[in-house]
Amino acid sequence: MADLKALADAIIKGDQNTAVEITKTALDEGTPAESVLNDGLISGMDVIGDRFKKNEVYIPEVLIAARAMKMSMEILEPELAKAGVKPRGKLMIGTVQGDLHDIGKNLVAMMLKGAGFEVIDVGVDVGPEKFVEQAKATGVDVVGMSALLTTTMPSMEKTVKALKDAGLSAKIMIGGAPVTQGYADKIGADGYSPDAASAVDLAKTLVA
Ligand code: B1M
Repeated sequence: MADLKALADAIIKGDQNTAVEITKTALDEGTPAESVLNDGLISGMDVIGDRFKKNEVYIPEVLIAARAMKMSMEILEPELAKAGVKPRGKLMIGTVQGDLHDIGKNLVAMMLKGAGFEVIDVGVDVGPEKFVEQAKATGVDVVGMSALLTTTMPSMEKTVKALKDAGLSAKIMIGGAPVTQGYADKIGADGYSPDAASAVDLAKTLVA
């Protein structure tokens, strides 16, 4: 019987070979894909997120864990689809217009995937029109924006306005080093988070 606790431990350690092996064994043995996801992968990523928030692990450890999770997800995804398992929510994320920084955005996207969200990554240098067009086309529950430059923060405000003017009901969350809760309040975003682990908590609240 595949040990899902060992799968969670493999994710925490970033041991992708073991993670993939246990994922395959669990599915071969008939363990429901949803249990493999919740009790193995998400459970491991939850621990990493919590340790990251407490500064007990740093970005490299999170990236390694996320890579192991990604490898296991590639095996699990078709089974989840077959079983009709719905993601926790659908979220779009991009770095705003004029801004090419994507390391933090990618980390947030990986943590969200690890928490069971379907994530549509629209890349960097994304203008308000593209955010609106993509949000309409994909019907996401949440639109996430990242900015690392003080000079590109105003693009967040323009995007919030464009999304609201387009009548979209998706919640909006923002983040990035120069961004604050005060700024989120000022531009009418629904939430701000300072790091990738808190972004997961926020996204869960926004789709609840
Ligand atoms: Co640039 N850069 N950079 N840079 N860069 C900074 C941001 C800067 C602070 C450096 C400095 O001067 N000390 C400064 C900005 C100053 C300011 O405006 N306040 C700066 C500058 C000025 C520039 C250029 C203008 C430099 C130039 O060309 N003259 C230029 C701009 C290019 C452009 O975007 N148009 C530029 C270019 C670059 C590189 C291309 C060389 C490279 C980016 C590579 C890449 O991303 N692919 C780069 C880098 C690497 C940095 C630093 C060194 C590191 C940024 C980073 O990746 N941090 C940075 C200085 C620094 O921070 N020490 C700097 C790690 C990352 C994990 O953290 O992105 O904050 P962060 O993400 C965190 C949180 O913020 C949060 O969660 C993440 C994980 O915990 N978060 C969210 C992020 N997005 C979120 C979204 C959410 C929720 C949370 O919800 C949706």
